[in-house]
Amino acid sequence: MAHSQFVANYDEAKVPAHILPNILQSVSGKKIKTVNDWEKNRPELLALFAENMFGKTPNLNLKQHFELKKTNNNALNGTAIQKQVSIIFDDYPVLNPINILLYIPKNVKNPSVFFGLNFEGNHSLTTDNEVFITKNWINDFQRNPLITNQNRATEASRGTAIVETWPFEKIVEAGFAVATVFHGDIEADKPDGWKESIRNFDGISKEKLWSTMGAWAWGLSRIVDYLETDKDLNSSKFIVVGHSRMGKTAIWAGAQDQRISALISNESGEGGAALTKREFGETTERINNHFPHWFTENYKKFNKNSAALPFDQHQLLGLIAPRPIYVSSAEGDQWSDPTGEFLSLKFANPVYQLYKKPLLLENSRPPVNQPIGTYSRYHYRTGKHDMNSYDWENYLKFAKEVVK
Ligand code: GTR
Repeated sequence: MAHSQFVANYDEAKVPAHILPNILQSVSGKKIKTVNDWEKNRPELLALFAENMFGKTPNLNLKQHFELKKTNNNALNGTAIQKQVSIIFDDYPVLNPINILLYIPKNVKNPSVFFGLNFEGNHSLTTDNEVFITKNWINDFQRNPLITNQNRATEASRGTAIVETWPFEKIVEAGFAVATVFHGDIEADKPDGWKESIRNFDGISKEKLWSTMGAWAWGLSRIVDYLETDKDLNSSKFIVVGHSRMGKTAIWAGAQDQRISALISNESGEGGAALTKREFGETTERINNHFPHWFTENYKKFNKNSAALPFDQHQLLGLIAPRPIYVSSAEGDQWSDPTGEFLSLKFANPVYQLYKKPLLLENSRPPVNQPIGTYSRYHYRTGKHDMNSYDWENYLKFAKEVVK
């Protein structure tokens, strides 16, 4: 039965009946009873998501080196070391470097690091004049149209995205490092973005084989490559955090790259934490029509038929196990289907149970502003689609309590 509609459904009573794949059944149809069974199934499940949704990430093993472009030993009122590091791809000098903005608290040895992609450039997150302005193509979704010029950031855009999305001071104050990269360093968020991204330079696969989300997730793994080498972060934990489209990306990166120690999905919605077959809010058809480059071509086959998808997003979250996981939703963001995000986490829990990790005990979405869970955590806060100080307060608490 074709469930998908182009028009979003916001009525719980109109969510059509749907059957979710059993997370404890392997891709080849066997019952999963042990950690070993699950781990044997891991590559097959990843391949299923690659084939039908994100595209296959080629194993590139590119030659790369890291260039420390700038250091400030007295950043954030003397509390942090700030580094700007570029990841340079030696085999493909035409490829844009990935430019990391990193803050490390001075008073903590081997701090864990929150890392993730940002929407509007590293320079948009601070008023610090020393932070480089991205030269790469940028979406014009800024609040003030004058701050980009033909899709390039201008000096006027410095500090314009300091909402509460990446509160460097707060994170450092809590004893964590934080690293962020402009997603457009990896691939521009537009249908022909692949032409200037890794997807056009890898020599193996063309744009159709993987996707923008795939490329962004690949970029997150390159950031981990660097973080692993930074002596100030020796034996640190790497907590990937992503909001919305960057949340979808973070989940795919976390599922594939087990060096990532924990995942925070902030309102990642359709194609992220939310269950796809649960037809509430954004639909597969809508996301594929609006963002034809985000997922692989194959994913469009499910535009009017999410019921035919051979998986659902709880299985993607299951691939994060046994690592700590936080999923959050917002009341003002029904588009992302908060209940679907909660249920997806809940239905990923049997995998955590195999690993004997603490489970999410609640069976239904909690009221607003009441985080639940420990190791698998969830909150539904008041307010709009954003990553704000309430979210960060809870993420910092989570990291302190379970990401050790
Ligand atoms: C919306 C899209 C969502 C979400 C969001 C965002 O337009 O429909 O899936 O990704 O953008 O990234 O802010």
